[in-house]
Amino acid sequence: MARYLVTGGCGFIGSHLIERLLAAGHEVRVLDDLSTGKRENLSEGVPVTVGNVADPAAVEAAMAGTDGCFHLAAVASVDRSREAWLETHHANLSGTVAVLDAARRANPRGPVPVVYASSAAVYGDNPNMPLTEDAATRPLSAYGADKLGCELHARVADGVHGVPTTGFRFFNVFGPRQDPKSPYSGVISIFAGRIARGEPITVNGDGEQVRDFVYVKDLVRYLTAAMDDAKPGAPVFNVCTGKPTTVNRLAEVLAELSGRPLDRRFGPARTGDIRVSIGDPSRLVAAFGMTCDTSLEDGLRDTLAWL
Ligand code: NAD
Ligand code: UD2
Repeated sequence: MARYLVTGGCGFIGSHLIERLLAAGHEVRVLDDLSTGKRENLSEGVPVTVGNVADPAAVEAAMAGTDGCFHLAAVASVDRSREAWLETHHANLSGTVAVLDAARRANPRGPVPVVYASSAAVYGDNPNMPLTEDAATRPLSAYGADKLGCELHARVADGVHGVPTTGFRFFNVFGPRQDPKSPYSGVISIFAGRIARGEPITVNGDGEQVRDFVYVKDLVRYLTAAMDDAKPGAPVFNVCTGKPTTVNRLAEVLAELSGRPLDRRFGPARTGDIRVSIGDPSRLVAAFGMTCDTSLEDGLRDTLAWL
């Protein structure tokens, strides 16, 4: 049994991670500013400190006496990072430095490991699909630039300060509890919510853009495995399936599974939208011995059932 801090624990991915940690008998506490997360995402009794991850005193206090930190707090929207550049930079990069810095002193036994969320957005417009971790990083957004910055600081944490870190470049994550009402949410939750309510969906551009969709319950297994066996050298891993799905195909499958007619409208392409994003999961599978094996259809059924 260990004691962990989960930053951003009231959010979509964080809440699934916490479910897994509690099931394994661990003690969990959360630091979250509730900007997009909700307490209702967590079972009762999980202590939540409402605070900003870019506030060093708040992070220091939340991490004191823990055995490790899962750092998921961030403004997770590429669009939002364009609208509020400096504000999202504070949360997404300064917040990560605050976490890594606090990890140096969190436990009298020595620095504690940090497992953190990076993103496929670090690859930006790199056209070499599928993307391996060694592919050139060419972020197109402030969000992607800050996530790359997190990885660079994680290397400093490991090499200079002895804080073991593992970074995960999440591709497009989906599943229950991804807010269907937020305009900043992922395409699956937006489409699923609208189709289930009988409302039209808007496809940005021609809908032939491609994504690699990862089911959230597959993803959180890697986070806990990395915490259990922290490796030196600040490794980063793609979390992806390697399987392509177009936005059009996604809409069709969702309509089919929910038994509703598809009312699809086409709007302008999103500024800076990445055309194709497919990851190569080889390094992930070799290191952890497991694949993201939930099929898109099964994951979508689970998501629709939650709505
Ligand atoms: P989410 O918005 O549901 O979760 C983020 C959580 O962080 C929320 O609970 C929010 O309230 C909290 N938060 C935001 N800013 C904060 C701040 N300054 N201080 C404290 N708490 C703050 O999003 P998510 O999809 O669960 O994302 C979790 C992590 O995964 C993020 O780091 C995100 O960038 C990353 N990620 C997500 C995806 C995806 O497809 N969902 C893809 C790549 C990376
Ligand atoms: C996702 C992550 C982001 C980042 C990135 C990595 C979310 C919310 N964002 O951004 O955090 O890690 O991946 O590359 O998961 N679309 C529509 N209609 C809609 C909504 C979206 O057509 O109503 C399109 C959108 O233009 C894009 C695709 O669907 O082509 C996926 O959009 P998204 O916002 O779910 O995710 P993405 O890939 O921009």
